Amino acid sequence: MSGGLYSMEEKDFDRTLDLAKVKPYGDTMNDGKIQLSFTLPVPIGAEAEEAAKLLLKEMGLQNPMVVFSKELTNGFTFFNCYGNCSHTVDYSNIYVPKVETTTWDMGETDDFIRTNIGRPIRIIGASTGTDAHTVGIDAIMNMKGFAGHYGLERYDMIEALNLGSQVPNEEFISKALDYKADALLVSQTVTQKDVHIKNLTELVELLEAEGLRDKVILACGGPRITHELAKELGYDAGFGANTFADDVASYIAQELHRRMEEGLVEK
Ligand code: B12
Repeated sequence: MSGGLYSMEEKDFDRTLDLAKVKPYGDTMNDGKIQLSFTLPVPIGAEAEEAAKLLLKEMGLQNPMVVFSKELTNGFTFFNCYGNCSHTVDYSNIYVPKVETTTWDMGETDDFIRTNIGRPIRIIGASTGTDAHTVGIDAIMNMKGFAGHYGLERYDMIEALNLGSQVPNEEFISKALDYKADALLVSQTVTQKDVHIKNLTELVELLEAEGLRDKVILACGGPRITHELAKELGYDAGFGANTFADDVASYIAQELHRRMEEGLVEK
């Protein structure tokens, strides 16, 4: 056994769990059971089911089963399938880069800013480029927030400006300058054909070209954004699904304070 996730009592519940060789669980430990669904561009029928099963075998699934199939339209068949995964992963050796700051609630963050920064932090945000999705950035910024967590507009010590969606990068930068923003928040939801990568990269390049990149905290977020991807693209931080304003506000407050203490930005 490895890893520190479970108490001894819980480990005893099933002695065959090995966190260095984890595989999917369905009914009993290590049975490898997986359900997956996909569409093949072939007409519904016995040959289509056989094709789906062959594909499952290619994916390393034993006992492949098609439990549901439906013609989507002429020449296309949708499948629900089961199989037993033969692969394992070493969970005990996984490292995922994440934003490392401590998440506080709104009151704690406000207190920290009041005491340590001494003025409101100015944050501007938008869903940029062609992206029309506003719900994510609204969840973070709008007063009412999301799932019981108030948004940045509600904080006493944060001034927040939400520009909405489809904001071109040039306009975003110019509004950020007018607003004297300490932090820029970018939301990207559509990832088809990696449009988010191109758009996020363009923003970094424009900021660099104008000598502004190091002067602001730059963070992005969205359902398919990770901290790792954000760092790769030149952002300070990236936030994925189930992020709340608490996470973002705490991060920005602590990061701005760090930069001020290290003389990287003016107080
Ligand atoms: C609502 C919706 C729409 C609405 C958007 C309305 C609006 N005002 O936002 C409308 C109908 C306009 C729409 C349009 C389109 N949509 Co749409 N849409 C959705 C849907 C159903 C929900 C998205 C949503 O609101 N989620 C709820 C929010 C709260 O979650 P979130 O965005 O993940 O945000 C959280 C985190 O990610 C994070 N976060 C997000 N942004 C940020 C930013 C920062 C700085 C931080 C810190 C955190 C953060 O915090 C949030 C709270 O936890 C999804 C499917 C789904 N169920 O997810 C498809 C979906 C996103 N849409 C999709 C597509 C393809 C489109 C269209 C391209 C369709 C089309 N062909 O026209 C167009 C987009 C046009 C365009 N130019 O952008 C795809 C995207 C696929 C992909 N991988 O690219 C999805 C996944 C549907 C699908 N399964 O195909 N859509």
